[in-house]
Amino acid sequence: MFLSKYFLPIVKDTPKDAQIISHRLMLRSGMIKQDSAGIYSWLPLGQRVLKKISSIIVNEQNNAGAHEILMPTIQSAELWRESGRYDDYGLEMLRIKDRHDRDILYGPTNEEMITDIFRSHIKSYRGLPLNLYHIQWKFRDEIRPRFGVMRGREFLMKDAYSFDLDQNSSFTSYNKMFISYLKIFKKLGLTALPMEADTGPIGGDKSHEFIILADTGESKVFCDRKWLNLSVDIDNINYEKDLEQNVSLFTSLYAATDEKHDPTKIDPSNLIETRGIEVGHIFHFGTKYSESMGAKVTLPDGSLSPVFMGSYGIGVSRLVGAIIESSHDDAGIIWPETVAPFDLCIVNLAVGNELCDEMSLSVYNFLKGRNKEILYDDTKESAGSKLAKMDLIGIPFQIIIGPRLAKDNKYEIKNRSNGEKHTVDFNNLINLVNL
Ligand code: 5CA
Repeated sequence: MFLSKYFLPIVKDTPKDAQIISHRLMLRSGMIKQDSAGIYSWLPLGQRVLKKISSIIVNEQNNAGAHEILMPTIQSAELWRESGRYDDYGLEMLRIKDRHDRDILYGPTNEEMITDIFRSHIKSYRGLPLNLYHIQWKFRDEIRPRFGVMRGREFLMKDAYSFDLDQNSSFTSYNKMFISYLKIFKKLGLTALPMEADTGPIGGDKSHEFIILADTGESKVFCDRKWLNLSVDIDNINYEKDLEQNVSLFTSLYAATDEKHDPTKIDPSNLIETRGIEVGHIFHFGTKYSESMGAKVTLPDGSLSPVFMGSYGIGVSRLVGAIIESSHDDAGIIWPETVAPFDLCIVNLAVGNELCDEMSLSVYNFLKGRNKEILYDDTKESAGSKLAKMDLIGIPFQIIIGPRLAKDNKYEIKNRSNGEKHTVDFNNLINLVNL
């Protein structure tokens, strides 16, 4: 991508009403534009990150045996009346009337709709277990939308729903999602602690929030100091073989949200009290929706039984803010390589200088041929402003080309995360950028 042809509306001044660093950096780097309270447009740089995060989630949910679908944002009130939640959900639900005066709503979550899909198609125990998920925009008319995409009104969520024959197999499905979440957050460069949590309007008897420790987090949390040194080879946990032992390893270490904190369960000398950002939340609610909405299957003996369910959410758009909260410095964002909007950038400090232009283009074309996503700064701005811009938008590697080094056929390469700079020739350059 040539920067001169790209839409990267950098904002020079620090936005006044943005209270936390991730919100300020997202506005300054032209990732999002606020349209109204808690509602944002995603501009090219932001949209790239959102897509990268989504695709990591899709991959790992598929590995865990879930199937991707896509449900609509608009739902009929009828389904919610069946479960009894139409009235219970309160002011957070955006209620709309269509031209026939029918009640519809912008979905805040999809338990009812998925239960309807299930009961329309699955009639026998042979169709179980099943896990379906989608990544779709949700709307919750939050009383206090704030911190940018962290607490929006319209936000992107991944929500998965599991269906099982009995409580035991339903807990296995829950555990698969538990492990899948640990794998996903690790791939996103985050350490998320699973914590016992309240179930709120979703309901049910068992629930964990996945929380990233951060001073700017909205939730007060408590955990055992041992979490800080816990080392588990999460990538290699096998969904079929190692489920139980790993889930118990994580759930045996104390971690709880404010509502669930019980000081008698932890030795005070090991207790850490801190703040965190909730990036995921999983629920086991058994037959709450299947009973009320008649999602039943026939058993081998011909009798009918309501299915056991769980639901599993990840705040996809919130994650963009959460990743920035946990990975930035004074100069700007530091993207983990897995979610960076571009893999590399090329900063040509002397556009118009024949040698610099030629070297920039040839390295650009070479890397493109290797399927790397590259942002090439071919604009005529000052060197200082170009370098500051690349630090701000946080691309993992900067290849800097200027007249002095170009004479010797050399490049400078900077690693954004540790700030290390090396002067290299072409071959070394290729090694340093992990090709
Ligand atoms: N149906 C269940 C699970 S699929 C559910 O809705 N769970 S939830 O309410 O906990 O939301 C799931 C995740 O969405 C949360 O963990 C959080 O990361 C994200 N989320 C919730 N509300 C907002 C919001 N207002 N803005 C941004 N992200 C949000």
